[in-house]
Amino acid sequence: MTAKPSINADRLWQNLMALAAITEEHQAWTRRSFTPKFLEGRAWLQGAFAKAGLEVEIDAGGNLIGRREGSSGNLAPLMMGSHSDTVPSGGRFDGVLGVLCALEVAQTLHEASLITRHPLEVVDFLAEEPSEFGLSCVGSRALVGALTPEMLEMTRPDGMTLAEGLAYVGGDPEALSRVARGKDAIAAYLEVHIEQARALEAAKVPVGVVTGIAAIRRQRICLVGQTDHAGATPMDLRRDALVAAGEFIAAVSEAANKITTPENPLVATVGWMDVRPNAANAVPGEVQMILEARAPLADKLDRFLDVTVAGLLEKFPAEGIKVTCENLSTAAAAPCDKRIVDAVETVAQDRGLPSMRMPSGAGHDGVFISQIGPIGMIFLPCRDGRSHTPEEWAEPEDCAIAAQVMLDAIIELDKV
Ligand code: HGY
Ligand code: MN
Ligand code: MN
Repeated sequence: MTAKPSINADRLWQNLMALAAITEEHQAWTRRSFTPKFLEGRAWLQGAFAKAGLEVEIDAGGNLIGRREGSSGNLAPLMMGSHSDTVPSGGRFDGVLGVLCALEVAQTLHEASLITRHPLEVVDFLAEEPSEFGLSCVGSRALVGALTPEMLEMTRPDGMTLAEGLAYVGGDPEALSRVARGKDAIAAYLEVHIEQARALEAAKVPVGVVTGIAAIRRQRICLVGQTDHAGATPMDLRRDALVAAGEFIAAVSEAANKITTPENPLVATVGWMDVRPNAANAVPGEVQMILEARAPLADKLDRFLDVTVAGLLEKFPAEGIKVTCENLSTAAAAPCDKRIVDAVETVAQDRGLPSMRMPSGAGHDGVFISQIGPIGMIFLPCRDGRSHTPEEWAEPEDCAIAAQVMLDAIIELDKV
């Protein structure tokens, strides 16, 4: 292949702003999966994929896939992508930028009439963010055959099942076995994503070379005391579930702070809680919470949850607080492939771009795609490391650099 073509930075930025504008009227930068607004974004993407010379389809798992044939017969595809759904009041870059960088790479090659040896696939994975069904990474699970019948029966508050949700976005819950891909089904997977942390911005480095994606485990913990009148019940007779929950959350945070290290981080969060009866003049009798913990090292994560956190819960029954704890979900850690890591680092170097290797604390579709082939990720800085918030921002120049590094890396990976 001749000299490496240059991506169109203006087109990338215009696409990013055009897709961002497709958002819920009364909620900043929100395009939740399985909603009419999500389908509007999908329709826009389908048009853009076609304009880039891609064969476009929605697979049974609800993934939008644009494909471009390669020059050498039956090689496995080089896959690039991310997700176009957002968290509520999310941002304009998380996921979306990755889909549009992948599209920009394919469009640049198409316009330069450069045919890669491998087929190319540009993918918008369905519902990477935790959906209203309670499941994340729906499309990437489907692509690797990890969407189970139990998951398809999960319902969202309005009663729709995930199977019905798949059909709503153009997928086919009856045909999932047809789209599930096996081991080595792809030659490589590459995703561009904002860092969603502060390391790159602090180091003033434009390119993050991701070494692995952290494991994530989520547990639903329920504490049951006794609801009582807040005015008439003396302090020593109370079994206040919210006081217990507060003590527990503070102790979990302290324990995580004690064992996390820069090279082997561990984070723990209670970001969702349901207090009953949730009345100002009633002693809370019941608290449900979701504890999420993440670490690149799975055994460190398991020890933290199954020993440390379990130990923190042991004291509550003696205080009259009943405890239940159930595992909600587990996403194993996924290492990035050495050849892809080296290729990203090399092409950045060739362009005189500083880069740094780093783990990803955030979860991504690559965790599942790593089951069907080698994965890699390219991070770019985002302002103050903020994400999952309307203030999420990345500089146009950093977005363009990430797309160009992706294009150069794809050309590199296409050689083998
Ligand atoms: O939660 C995550 O890490 C990702 O943003 N879904
Ligand atoms: Mn996200
Ligand atoms: Mn994301």
